[in-house]
Amino acid sequence: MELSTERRDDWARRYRLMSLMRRFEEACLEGVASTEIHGELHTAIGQEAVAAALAEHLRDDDALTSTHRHHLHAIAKGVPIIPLLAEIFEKETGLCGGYGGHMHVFSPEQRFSTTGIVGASLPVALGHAYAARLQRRDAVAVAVIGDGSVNTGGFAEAMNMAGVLRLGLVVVIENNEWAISVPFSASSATPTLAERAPAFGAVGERADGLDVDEVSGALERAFAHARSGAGPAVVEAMCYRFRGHYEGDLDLYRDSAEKARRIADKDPLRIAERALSASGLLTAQELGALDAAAAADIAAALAEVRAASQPPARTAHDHVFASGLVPNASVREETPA
Ligand SMILES: Cc1ncc(C[n+]2csc(CCOP(=O)(O)OP(=O)(O)O)c2C)c(N)n1
Ligand SMILES: [Mg+2]
Repeated sequence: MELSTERRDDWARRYRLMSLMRRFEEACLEGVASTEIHGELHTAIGQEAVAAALAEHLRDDDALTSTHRHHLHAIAKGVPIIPLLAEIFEKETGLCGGYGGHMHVFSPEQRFSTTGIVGASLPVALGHAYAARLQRRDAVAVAVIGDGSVNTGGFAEAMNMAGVLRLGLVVVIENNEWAISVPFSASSATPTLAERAPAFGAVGERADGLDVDEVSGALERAFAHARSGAGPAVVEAMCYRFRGHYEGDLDLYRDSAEKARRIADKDPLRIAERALSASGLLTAQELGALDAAAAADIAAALAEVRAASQPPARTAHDHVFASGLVPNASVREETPA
């Protein structure tokens, strides 16, 4: 990674954001270990550079749709950290009142949404891109998806319509080499996913998703293309899933020695740290202070979230049916508080 010395403050902000993202995911791991978080939890540890780079190009009026592995994309889109963490911890102070939990996070104010249905976020992003066109806005819609999602029908349908209408759709593929237990090498007929873009009238490029500077450069070109009205753009960011597919996945399908080696060599935070120290742009001490500040922010957020309450059990059916349409009202009345 070649670093320009003029960008010291940008790099400090960038490194702090990557640290904050790592600490955020670690706070979620704590919630799983303590059983405060129920159900599946997917972290993006090891994929921070892609999300931190995205934060540099997203505007408030852009929309972003994400998947089951979405925490860092929410942070990149400007979703406030405390209500985000509170939703993951199923608290009533959460973005969705604690009813959605980790897998169902929405923030209309930041034009951010998720879905646990693989591939389903693409047509939603397409809708945002089409709305921007109809409203004559130059906002773009970003769909961040995994390598596995590219093989769903949603990808082909959304890309084709965006290509035909030249809509401002940016598809960011986090190719972490695995879709649960299926390796990328076993699921793609093309050596890269970026090369599928021209089939839909889109531009596409592959970037090292562990190198925040490289992926930011690729995203800059993709956003400029999509915002100009030239049509969709694809960025395939190569990264690596550090943990099991979800917390609780024994991950027996991956060779543990190979995994340990990849994690040791290719941690995006350590890659940035090494480059920053070697260039003299930020000293080890300054990097430590930035990380400590990020850790303190997350510790404070976690304490606040832990102190909040879960929504009362008697409201479990709220927001499930349109009002007046609860089919079995007696169930609701009998549910203990
Ligand atoms: C339509 C659909 N099929 C299958 C699943 C089960 N599923 C959840 S995540 C996943 C793999 C996704 O892999 P990828 O797109 O590479 O994302 P990653 O988990 O690597 O971030 C699958 C098959 C699902 N949620 N939805
Ligand atoms: Mg994957």
